[in-house]
Amino acid sequence: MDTGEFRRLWNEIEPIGRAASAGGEPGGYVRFSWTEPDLDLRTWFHTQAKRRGLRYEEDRNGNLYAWWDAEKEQVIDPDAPHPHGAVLTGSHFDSVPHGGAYDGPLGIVSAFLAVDQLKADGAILKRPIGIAAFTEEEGGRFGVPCLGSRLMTGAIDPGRARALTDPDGVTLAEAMSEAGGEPDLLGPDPERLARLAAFIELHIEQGRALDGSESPVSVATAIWPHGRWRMVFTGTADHAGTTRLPDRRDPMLTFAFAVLAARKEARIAGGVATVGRVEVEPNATNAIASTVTAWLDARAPDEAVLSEILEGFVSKVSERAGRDSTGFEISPESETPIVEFDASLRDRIAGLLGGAPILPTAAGHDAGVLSAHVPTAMLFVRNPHGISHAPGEAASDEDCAAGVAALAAVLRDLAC
Ligand code: HGY
Ligand code: MN
Ligand code: MN
Ligand code: MN
Repeated sequence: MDTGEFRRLWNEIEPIGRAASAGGEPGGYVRFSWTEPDLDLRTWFHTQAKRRGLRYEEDRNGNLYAWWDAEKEQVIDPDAPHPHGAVLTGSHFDSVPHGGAYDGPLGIVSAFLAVDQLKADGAILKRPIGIAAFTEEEGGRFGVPCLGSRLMTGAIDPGRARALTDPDGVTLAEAMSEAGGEPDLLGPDPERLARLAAFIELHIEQGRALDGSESPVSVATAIWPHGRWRMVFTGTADHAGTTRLPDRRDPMLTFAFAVLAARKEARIAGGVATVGRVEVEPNATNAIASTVTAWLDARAPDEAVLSEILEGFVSKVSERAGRDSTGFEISPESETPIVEFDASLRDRIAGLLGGAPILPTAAGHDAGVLSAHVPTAMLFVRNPHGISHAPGEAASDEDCAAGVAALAAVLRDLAC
């Protein structure tokens, strides 16, 4: 795979959803599910499928597929976990607000180019190969990550999903209907899952473990357990000037304590915790807040450390809320247990790639959701600065082309 082929296809998709820069800050990408950029990306996906003669499908949850059917399906390894079935590869289109260009789309572009490579090599398939684009992986609009793959695998109640709202109060059901979808059909897709023999997700590395390494591609061992929790701090709105300090019930105070406590509990326990999103009512310069709503994202190498962070955090903030005479509620929005990828598939791929590094990740992925149902593996493409979920996310064309070649080798090994 030469970098020119990568760059040509990348240039087609890269401008879609690019946000204007503001105040000198590069704008990054705003690609929320069921908004115009997403619909443009879906059209792009459909065009790629047609261009290659692949069978295009949209499932009941809004996930997209492009299928390269095998002329004559054969059982390759009878003792494989799923001796029949397709090899699916792909990722997601959606981004966090002002996120990077590569997180998600790189896996989809690389999948189409890997299929091009196999077709150019005259590959004869013994298993179908599918390319997938899962919807709402970031949860950037409706708040629950990996929503498309969770719906497909039955990991979230369709009724709950339909009612999820975006910051403007638009429900997923309304957004899907507006885009021509049928939200009443949302739900598990066991027949589709049963037709899969493996799922391989290529993704830009989030972090810089590969920086300085010989290999531009690594293979994932695990995804850290992680979750996101909604926190509501309540107090009494009042005048910023005339309310004496002892008379205040200021939720912003408890919120500020919580942000520092999250960092402290994570550092002590050996994980990470972030508060990156906050909403304040009435959000006025000259009024003490009545309510602060914020979200905690916490992650750790194992479940015990994650529980330690959460327990320490909740008890410290609850105690502080008492002292501030403010209210504090915390509720889980999504919790993802540790994912340990299929070791035999992982080692087979690492061997195929000449001993590629095998590394864990603290980032969640659709592969983490699929892995509970199908042998699943992840390939990471080197990210020299390690930046992700921000406009500075980058990868070299050479490394991306190497990622395509690696994915093509994996698909050839599993499906031909
Ligand atoms: O949040 C994550 O870990 C992933 O990038 N969606
Ligand atoms: Mn992401
Ligand atoms: Mn991603
Ligand atoms: Mn006034």
